[in-house]
Amino acid sequence: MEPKVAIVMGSKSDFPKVKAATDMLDEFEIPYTLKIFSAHRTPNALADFIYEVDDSSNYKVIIAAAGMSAALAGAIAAHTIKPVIGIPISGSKLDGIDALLSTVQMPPGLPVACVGIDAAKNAALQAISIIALSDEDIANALWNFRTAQSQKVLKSNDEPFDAELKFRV
Ligand code: RP5
Repeated sequence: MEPKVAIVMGSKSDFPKVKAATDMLDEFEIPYTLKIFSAHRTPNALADFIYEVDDSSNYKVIIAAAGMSAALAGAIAAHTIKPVIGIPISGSKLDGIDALLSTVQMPPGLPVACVGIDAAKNAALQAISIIALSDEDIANALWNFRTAQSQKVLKSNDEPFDAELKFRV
């Protein structure tokens, strides 16, 4: 049985910021289902999808990406005991601070694991680390990823310093 990730976005407009998560899952060859449902605008369809995810033992973890008054991750967590990782999406007048606070400030008893604003890559890596708990191949792949990442950082000591260098989140 192949472990799977469910990704829900509050709007199609969120996809450019969510793509880093799908890229990372593709890199680890982990299958995912990508859906658009809004906690506020399509509450019933969202709940129906999450019941399906909750019933399927293939799905190990859910990623929820939403901007503005982002209730999505919390609304999903209300319908499942599977782990939910929230990605607060920027783009509003408050530039994602609204979505960050909405996603991270869950009431006691109903947790959501919240990554940084637009931090889709980290959301995927967190999902992968959850899957790695019960999948040795994925665990090995994640250690290889970490090793390659460390080597890349260390190698930058040997490269000429570029004052214009831009760091990616
Ligand atoms: C949120 O409102 C969505 O997740 C999106 O970030 C934001 C704007 O949605 P659209 O107006 O682009 O559909 O619910």
